[in-house]
This record gives sequence, structure tokens and C-alpha cells, in this order.
Amino acid sequence: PREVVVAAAQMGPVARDAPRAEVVERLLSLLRGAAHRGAELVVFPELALTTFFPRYVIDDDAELDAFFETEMPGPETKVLFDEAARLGVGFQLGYAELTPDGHRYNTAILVERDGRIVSRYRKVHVPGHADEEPWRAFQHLERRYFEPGPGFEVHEAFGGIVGSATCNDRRWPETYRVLGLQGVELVLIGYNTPIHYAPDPGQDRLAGHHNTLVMAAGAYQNGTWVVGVAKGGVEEGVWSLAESQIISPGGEVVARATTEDDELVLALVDLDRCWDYKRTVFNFAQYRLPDRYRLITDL
Ligand code: CDT
Repeated sequence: PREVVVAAAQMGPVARDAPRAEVVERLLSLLRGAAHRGAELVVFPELALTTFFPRYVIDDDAELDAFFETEMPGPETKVLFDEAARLGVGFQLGYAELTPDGHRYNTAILVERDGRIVSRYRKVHVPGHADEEPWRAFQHLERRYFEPGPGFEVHEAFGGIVGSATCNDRRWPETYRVLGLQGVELVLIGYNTPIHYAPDPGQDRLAGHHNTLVMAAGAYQNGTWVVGVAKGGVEEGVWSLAESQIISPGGEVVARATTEDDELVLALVDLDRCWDYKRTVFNFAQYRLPDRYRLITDL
């Protein structure tokens, strides 16, 4: 079997003024713990290096830029790349990316066990709002700070076919289906999900339910493993969902976090199990009828 031990490296809160070096130290500790337990791939959350800064209105460019990385690895993150390569462990890391030509993305980079950068995914579904909305208890200004990325790609890595998605992407069936159509076997998803949803607080009590619901559906309907990794807990007064989890192609949660802190959630992921579904009930070539789906397949 094509087996890979995967660790979801959940993080607790990161303070607004936390120095990068201190956060990287936490990532190193998770990385070493995961390697010690046999992990070959460690998945860190969305925007793992900083607090979830879209909750703030930031007008000062220098202040905003301090939350962004202009190179990866950069001076503060190189130690993580070096240690991972030394341990022979790959990883996915979410961070805010500022490109040389001034574009800003909510990005996740995938790094192989030998330190090679496999892919750089830029979040497609950018949620929230662009202008300050003072009636909210806290802001969700991702649409002020990030452009949508170009789309979903898969890559051969860790002995299988791997794709990435970020937070809000996981709520959209198109995310998994576009990856599924490229044969994805392992989808890696970091998230920061405030439990309070200001436009409709009635949804708050369902935050955990929706998290598992969408990832399990995406896994099953496309015959793929899904790894969901939170930055959770109460960060600068805002409570975010933890509940990191690893979900099989049958849609079952096989491992799940039990805290809202830095915590490793490990599973032995058998990539061959994807084909139980990909060659039967979800054999796309045999059963999909795209011409009946015109409304979603034609722009
Ligand atoms: N980071 C991120 O994308 N968070 C959103 C918050 C809610 S907007 C519906 C999420 O989908 O979890």
C-alpha cells in the first residue's frame, strides 16, 4: 500500500505582537514532535506565522507589511525549512504573501521531505468584506488584504497526488471537485474560523458541525483524504474553531484534536483507499454527466 503518516499540526492562538521567531519556535516544536512520532508530512494552519490580522483595520502600509512574507523561506522561516529537511519531514505552511510586484495572497506552500518546494497555493475563495463594518464585534477584512488566487492544482508528492485549499475554500464543493477531477488523493486545508459569524449569529452553534460536514462530504464525493488544520482557541479575544481532523475517503473522521492549543493529530493515510471510491461509486469517467451540469460548467 501507498501509506504516509500525516500530522495535522494544530495551533492555539498567536498574539498580535508575537515575534515571528517565537511563532517559528512553536512550529519547530510541533515539527519535531511529529517527526518523533513517525510523521512524514506535517500540515500547519492558514496564516500560521501571525495572528489572524484581517480582524483589524490596518491603514498603515508598514504595519500591514509586517504581517506578510516577501520570500519563502525568508530569514525567520529558513530554520523551519532546514530542520524539516534534516528530519526528512515535509510540510505545508500557510502565510500571508506579498509578491515582488505588490500582489497580496493568502498562501500555502507545500514542501517535500528533501526540502524541495512542490507548490504554492493561493486561496481562491476570499471571504468577509473589504471596508470597515463597525457594527461587527470584530472585522473579517480578508477582501481588503487578499486577492483571489488563480485556481486549484494537484502535484505528485508524498507518494500520491496532493492538492491544497485554504479555510473558506473548504465550504465550496467546487474546490474538491476541481481537485478531484485531477485525481487528488490528499487535500490539505488550513483554517482560521471565528465561531461568531456576524452576518447570521444563528450559525455560530453549528460551526463545528459545518466544519466536519463540508470536509467529510468533499472527501467522500471525490474519494480523497482530507486533512483540516486549525489555528483555534481565543486569539486576541476572538474565539476560533479548533477541531482539526483527518478524514478518510469514506468520509469518516479517523483522528481529531481534543484541545484548542498546539496539538498534533496523526493518522496513517493509505492513499490506495481513495481508489475504493474513485473506481466505483465515484468513477467520474463512467458516471459523471457534465452536459447535465451546464449551469455550473459554463461560465
Ligand atoms: N479564514 C477564513 O476563511 N475564515 C472563514 C470565516 C467565515 S466567513 C464565512 C471560514 O470560512 O471559516
